Amino acid sequence: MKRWLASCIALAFLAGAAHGEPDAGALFQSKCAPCHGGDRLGAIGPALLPDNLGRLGVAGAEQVIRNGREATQMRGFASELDDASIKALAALVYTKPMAKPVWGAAEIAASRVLTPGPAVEKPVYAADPLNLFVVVESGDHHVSILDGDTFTPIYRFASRFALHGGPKFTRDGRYVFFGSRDGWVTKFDLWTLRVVAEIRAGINTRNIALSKDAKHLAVANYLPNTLVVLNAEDLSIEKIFEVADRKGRSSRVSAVYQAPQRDSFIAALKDVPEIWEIATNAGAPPVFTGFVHSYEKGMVEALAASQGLFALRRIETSEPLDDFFFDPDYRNLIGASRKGDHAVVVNLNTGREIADIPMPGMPHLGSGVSWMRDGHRLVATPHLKEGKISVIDTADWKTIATIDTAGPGFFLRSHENSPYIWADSFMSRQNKDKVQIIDKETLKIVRVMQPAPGKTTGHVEFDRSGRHALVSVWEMDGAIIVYDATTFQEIKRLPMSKPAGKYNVFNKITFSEGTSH
Ligand code: DHE
Repeated sequence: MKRWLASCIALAFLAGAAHGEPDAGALFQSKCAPCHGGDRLGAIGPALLPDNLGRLGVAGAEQVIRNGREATQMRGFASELDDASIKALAALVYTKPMAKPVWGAAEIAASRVLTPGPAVEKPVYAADPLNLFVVVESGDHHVSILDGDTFTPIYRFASRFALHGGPKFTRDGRYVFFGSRDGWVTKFDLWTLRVVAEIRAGINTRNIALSKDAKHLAVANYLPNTLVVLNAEDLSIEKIFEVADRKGRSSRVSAVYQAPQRDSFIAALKDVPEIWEIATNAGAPPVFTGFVHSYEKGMVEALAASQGLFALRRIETSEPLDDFFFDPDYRNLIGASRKGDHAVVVNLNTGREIADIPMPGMPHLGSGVSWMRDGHRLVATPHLKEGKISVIDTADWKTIATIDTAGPGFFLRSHENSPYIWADSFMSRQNKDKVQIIDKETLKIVRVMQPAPGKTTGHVEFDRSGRHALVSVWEMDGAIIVYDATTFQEIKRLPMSKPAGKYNVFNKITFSEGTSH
């Protein structure tokens, strides 16, 4: 760690301190380190490394240093720092370290905090614990818990900075786990309404997944290139995979998913053409003794059956794939090519690629929904760069319809009891406030809604019955709007701070086909 800190300071020095320009290293230590850590790896504020900040950009970083970030504890420094100093700091946080920062077993273990609450027999509130909504408010980094029958908030607490991906629930619906972009994993007790454990499992994290028996929690990291498996009871470390392909090429982990029917985790690797399957059962399932197609050798080879808990199976693919959609029995996955123009179907039992689906406009498969129509299981996925939704028949993996929408969208949602899919146009410039309702039979848009004109609107979640749909107005002064899912009448509007995702406990623990897992 000392080497890393020294490299930051040395870089700042080389960048200009020697020539009478602002000393970014010293400025960082006095202005930024108290919140972001002297090593830039984060403290109460997030880590400040290019890989974490990629989407902000240098100009965005200057703007945040100058004016602060609304609804966070990040204040502006315009009155204390001149322009040159602000630019020097932004350049420093976008400077790659000479040595990669270390976040191994020792650092992870040292970050763990346990805060167990009192033993209780039942929830401390009267609401149906299986019909709660967990709402991630990304504006001011809070989580709200809503009663899913009355749509009344029953609790709100400060979360870690920048939660991302869906929270994961234990099968009884009692505990929920959150992952933040800067590596923190939080375990929250929905009965006592308390955080009971936290640990920082990475520096730049993608998402988390919970095993079928809720005993193991996997954390997918970009930085370092690790997949960390935690004991879901107390968040202690069970195993750390240093992620690399058979040739030893290291890779970021794009995401990790739970595959309950297979009793395994499935991981998407960003930089190498492999999909990983990790057994979450001590008696590894038969699939781990199956066959896998090796592109490198151009042959089907018997898997050297790695057996037992956390046994690793590598499925080689023709190119790196990420952002997976799974069919309901987890036999096949669809993975997006990084080229953004097609998706590949991989049969997880045989480890073979069985179809290629042309999909221009960058499909966002993680938001896909599936349903039965005329005896066929269909899958719909939005596209991040085009106002289109692809509908695929899983019988032959052919695209049977392309639905034109008001603009590129991010999320789709439906429910077993609803004849409709709700689709946003979140990524559109002009139509970011539109939500289209699609008939699952005709595949036609039957209604276009505009819940808050001019405001970014996206991400829908149904209640457990499917009678109500909750829509996010994704703004700092945003809201959750509750709709009757049949008449489309507004029932209630709850002010929220950029309500990113909302998750119904029942729909999550029953793996509803209309929601993400
Ligand atoms: Fe997400 C889920 C990846 C940008 C909000 N996002 C996911 C998942 C993946 C993913 C793999 C599924 C994980 C899970 O639920 O366990 N997201 C990516 C990206 O690669 C992408 C495009 C770029 C990136 O920077 O990571 C990306 N995502 C965003 C955003 O910009 C969003 C809109 C705002 C934010 O918080 O960063 C965003 N992503 C979400 C949300 C979910 C999500 C709300 C959970 C959806 C759900 O209903 O389950």
